[in-house]
Parts: sequence; C-alpha cells; structure tokens
Amino acid sequence: MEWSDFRDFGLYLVTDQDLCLGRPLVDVVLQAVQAGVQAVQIREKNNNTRDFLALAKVLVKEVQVRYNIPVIINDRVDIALASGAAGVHLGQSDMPVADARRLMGTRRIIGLTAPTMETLERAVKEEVQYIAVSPVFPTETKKDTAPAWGIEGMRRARAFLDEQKCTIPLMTIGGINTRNAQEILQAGVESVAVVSAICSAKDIDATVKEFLRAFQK
Ligand code: TZP
Ligand code: MG
Repeated sequence: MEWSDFRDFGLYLVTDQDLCLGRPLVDVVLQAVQAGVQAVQIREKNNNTRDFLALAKVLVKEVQVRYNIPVIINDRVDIALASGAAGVHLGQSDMPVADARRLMGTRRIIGLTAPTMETLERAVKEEVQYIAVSPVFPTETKKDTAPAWGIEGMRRARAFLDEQKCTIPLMTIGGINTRNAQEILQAGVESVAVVSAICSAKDIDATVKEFLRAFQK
C-alpha cells in the first residue's frame, strides 16, 4: 500500500514540544503511538531546520518504520522529503497543493487545512488525502485561527462533502478533548487532530484509550 492510499487517520496526534510537561517529545509520541494513536504530525514552530529535520528522522524511524504509522510534517515539504516522512500538512499560506504534489510525488500524503467554507469548496478539488476544517473550537494552543466552526459547522462541512460526492476524509482540530470528541465524530467528522489533550496528558496511555472509545460509540 502507498501512503497516499492511507485513510484511517482516526485519532491524529499533532506535536508541540512546549506542551509535553518537560518530557522528551519522542517519549510522548511513542507512548501515544503504543496506546493507539493512528497518525502523527510533527509541528515544530520553534525549531531551526536542522533540528526539525533531525527530529523528523528520529520519528520516521521510531514511529513510521517500527509501527507503520504515518509521520506527517507540518508546513515543510523539504523536511518531509529529506526525512522520508509519509506526508506533509499544508495550511492556506503554505506551498500550494499542486506544487507540493509535484515535489512529493503521487505516493505520499498531503493534508490541507480549510479554515472557511470557501477554502473547503476549493479543497475538494485538490489532490489531498484529508481535509482538516479548522478550528472546531477555540484553543489556547493556537491563537491566530479563523473563527471556530463549532459542531454545527462540522455538520455543514459533512453535508457539503456528501453533496459533492467527495470521499476525502474529513478531519478537524482545535480544543478537542476526551469529553467533546464523541460529539464531533457524531457530526460526521472522520478524524480528530489533538495537541494539548494528549501532549499535556499526565497519563498518555489512559487518555489515548479514552479518545479511542469515542470512535467505538
Ligand atoms: N490548528 C488549528 S487549532 C490548532 C492548530 C494547530 C491547535 C490545536 O491544539 P489543541 O491543543 O488540540 O486545542
Ligand atoms: Mg502551516
């Protein structure tokens, strides 16, 4: 299977070194993966290129190769390629999808953020492996976001994709925790991306397993 055929993003961990309560990021990610997280995005806004690449290489080896879980790089196509990561995640100010696809080839994952209905309308025409409508709720982790979509917004996004007969997996992010995950999934979202609720969890194993129960209901 090519990474571009991967669809089960399910519980998707997005990293933030600063939110790991002083624990090494790689340990936090490995604990989350062993507990059942289905995909990992490395989002390192503070690291220089060399440190970011070094971290990406470690996680590709420890997570992607060992557990067959895709490692996806935030923003940086160059780091995704140099590290052998399964994919890249692009926002609306990052490299356009068509250009990233040319560099990444057809076998890898490209994920795209859609902050508004207008960007979602364009996203369905792109060659992407998931669309993250964002944010679902306001969050302390990222302040410069578009207005939150809310649960009603998730239903609107789902209805739009269905109407377009678009089968690209629908993801969301922002303020997601073990208490609200189920309601988000019930609105027709297939995958939830989580930063602080996992990175800052005292008991990562128990938290991940609680998230996974929301998918079973
Ligand atoms: N993009 C939109 S909200 C967000 C990102 C990266 C941060 C979500 O963090 P948290 O801690 O899961 O609310
Ligand atoms: Mg970005």
